[in-house]
Amino acid sequence: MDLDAVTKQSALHAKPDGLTLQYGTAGFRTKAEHLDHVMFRMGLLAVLRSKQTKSTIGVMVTASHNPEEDNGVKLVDPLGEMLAPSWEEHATCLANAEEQDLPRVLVDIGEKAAVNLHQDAFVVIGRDTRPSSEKLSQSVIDGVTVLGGQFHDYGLLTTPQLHYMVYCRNTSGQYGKATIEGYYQKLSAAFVELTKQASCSGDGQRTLKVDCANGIGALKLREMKHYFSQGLSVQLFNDGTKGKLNHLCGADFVKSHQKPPQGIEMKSNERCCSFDGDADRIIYYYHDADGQFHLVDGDKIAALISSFLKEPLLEIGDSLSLGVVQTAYANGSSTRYLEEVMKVPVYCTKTGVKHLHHKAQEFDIGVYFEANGHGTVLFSKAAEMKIKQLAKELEEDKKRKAAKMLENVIDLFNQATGDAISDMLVIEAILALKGLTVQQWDALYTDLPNRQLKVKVADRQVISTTDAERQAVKPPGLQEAINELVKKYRLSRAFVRPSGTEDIVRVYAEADSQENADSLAYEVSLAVFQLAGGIGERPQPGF
Ligand code: NG1
Ligand code: ZN
Repeated sequence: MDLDAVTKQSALHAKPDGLTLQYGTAGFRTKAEHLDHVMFRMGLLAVLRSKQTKSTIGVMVTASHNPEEDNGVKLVDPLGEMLAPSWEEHATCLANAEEQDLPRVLVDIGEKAAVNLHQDAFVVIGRDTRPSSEKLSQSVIDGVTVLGGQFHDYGLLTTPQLHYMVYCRNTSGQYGKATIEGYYQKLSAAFVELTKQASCSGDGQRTLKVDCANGIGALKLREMKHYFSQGLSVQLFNDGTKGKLNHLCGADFVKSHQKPPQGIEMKSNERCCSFDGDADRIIYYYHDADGQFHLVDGDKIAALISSFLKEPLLEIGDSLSLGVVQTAYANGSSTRYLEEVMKVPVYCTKTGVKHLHHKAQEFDIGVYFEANGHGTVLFSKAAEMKIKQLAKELEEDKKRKAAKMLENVIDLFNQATGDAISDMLVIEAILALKGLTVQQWDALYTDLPNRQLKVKVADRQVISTTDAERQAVKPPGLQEAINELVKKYRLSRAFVRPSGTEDIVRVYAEADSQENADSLAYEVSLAVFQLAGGIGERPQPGF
């Protein structure tokens, strides 16, 4: 390592004094103006990680659903996964090192992680459409270059597309071609194949309205839609030509406000969906004939997909294990439906897709979705091989068809990470194959009314949790207070946890009516405010 060169370059990306950040559930995220040094240093770190794993590493510049003024960065590990936990710690140390300590910290990481510095390094970079992203990704490149790493800058990409590129490159193109056309071709070919079998499903050309959150999803979907135009026509809204990124639109807005985004015309019973700012989340919704808004969230996506998968799996007669992974935010009705009606095992992990992804890898077929619409379906290598073999070998027509269908499903799901575009195509294919309307899908089960709130506290780390974040162990008395409040309502549940992406505590409550869910959420917020060092205005009732 040429540490003199690092020191010189780093001075051009100097860290503001006293600023400390943490590599959280989604990498580093904060106001864009505080991130230049972090980007440079993540370029350095990506080179070390690439040398250590002897693989291509990804760096994505995005702050997903956060406001346009924010930005963020995360590293993508060799098989498209989130960065390994020990490297998250290295990332935090490196980002927070004062200028003069930077060379020492860098050498330290190299030693601790046993990095062979003579190994070549290759880094791929992608960014979202934020005004700050271009310059920040240049800072990443500066970091990569000063350590002698090679790189390819993909420019504008959705987050899942960057994961896909990393995965393709580290599997020598076996997963697909590491180009944007490669991505479009792989997914749309699988979609077209899959929907071919839906010949009898009614309304011919299907139409879907997509709210793109004024983000990267609009650009990419516009490029891609010609590839699958025969099976599905998508109409883009909030495509970034006028509105501000994630402002009053996008999946996070729709999910947390439980109302439609601005800038989309919804007729009754029309199927609509929203992406988030980097197109890794998707949420569906519609207005019924009485004008009432219905949200069809990540839990219902998981329910649709698992009930769809059960049939062909049964047909091929091979005992592949199927499991669903959720977080504490999953609606209680969805968990009950999956366990009691669908009879599939359901597991709960901590928030953050890396936890879900990890758990899902324990099954032959692991369906994982966060309620907010972030998720995918993972097929183990063994399951994939088995299915591909059956698709070739099975004699009986019906069985072979089922195996072929599963084969297309494997190709259509982004195996590297949750992907709004890929999930959208899977969902549209399933609805077409099953001849289902969005209302029929929604009717699989009825969500329990719920409410999510945020509370500001001086230090959110005073709250610690256990049992996949469903129980608070600190501060003392908080869990007892929550238990007492929950007892007041029917079908109720509540939990609190410090956010990993914002400086707040999140409160979640559900109950038998919206009014009760709202009251419970408010009362729990107040308990957090009082027992966990609330700051600013006390929580108020009403929304
Ligand atoms: P935090 O801020 O830790 O709650 C949020 C989402 C996560 C995940 C991350 C990363 C909720 C309640 N939380 O995390 O599910 O998507 O952002 O983007 O939706
Ligand atoms: Zn996102």
